[in-house]
Amino acid sequence: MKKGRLKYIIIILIIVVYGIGMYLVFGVDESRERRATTTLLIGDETVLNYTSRQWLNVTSQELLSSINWQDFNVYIDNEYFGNYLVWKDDRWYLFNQNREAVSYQGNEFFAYKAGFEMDVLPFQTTPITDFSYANQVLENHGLASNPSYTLTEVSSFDFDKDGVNEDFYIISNVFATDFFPDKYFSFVFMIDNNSIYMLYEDVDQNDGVNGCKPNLYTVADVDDDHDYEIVLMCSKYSNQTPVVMLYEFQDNAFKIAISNQ
Ligand SMILES: [Ca+2]
Ligand SMILES: [Ca+2]
Repeated sequence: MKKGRLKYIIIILIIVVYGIGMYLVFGVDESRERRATTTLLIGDETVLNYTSRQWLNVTSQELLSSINWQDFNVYIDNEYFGNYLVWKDDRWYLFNQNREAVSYQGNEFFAYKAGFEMDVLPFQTTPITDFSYANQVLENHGLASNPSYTLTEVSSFDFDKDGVNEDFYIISNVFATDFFPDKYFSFVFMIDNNSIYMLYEDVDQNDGVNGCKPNLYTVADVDDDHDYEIVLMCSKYSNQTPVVMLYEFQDNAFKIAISNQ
């Protein structure tokens, strides 16, 4: 082999090895995220699609119909239920591979179809016993401490994967029946290292049926970049479509990546 040619081959090899090395160091997570495509079914009303790092709130009947008879990984009340064919009518109906109907109980329906195995984090919700952070948030918004509530919940899980749980608080006084506050409020916030990170805050004059009741719906790495996202559902009065918001945590704050409204 001629010396000149060997030199070229060595240079090309060095470039290739360098390129692979740089990709492994910097590019894997980014390219995983870029490659990730998924469709999420959230409750009976909301379908979100993620492709080429873009979220779409799917509302076209044609696209929605195309989901029928596709197989999805289904979670009910935050627990894995199985892989089923889905079919939409007034709600999502489930079928096994022989197209036999499979019934399910529970309120919170979440399903995904993706080119990757999604990390969905199960979590428990308990009533709040320590109201110090709740009072701090109320005072920050000019509201009185220790009000009457219609909702006080906390969920604890390791959102940032540092081995220590963060606490997610939900407090609200909307849709009260046995008291009538001048102002309604709903807050969802995370406590990490004694700091408050707000996801959802809504305060306004109360007419008894306005505002919405938030609910921590799903915690999952929906774009396969190793960081969790959070799905929040906010139920309105009566049978209006609930608001669904998908949050990502970026630059030390929660941001809505996509909403259904
Ligand atoms: Ca943590
Ligand atoms: Ca993610």
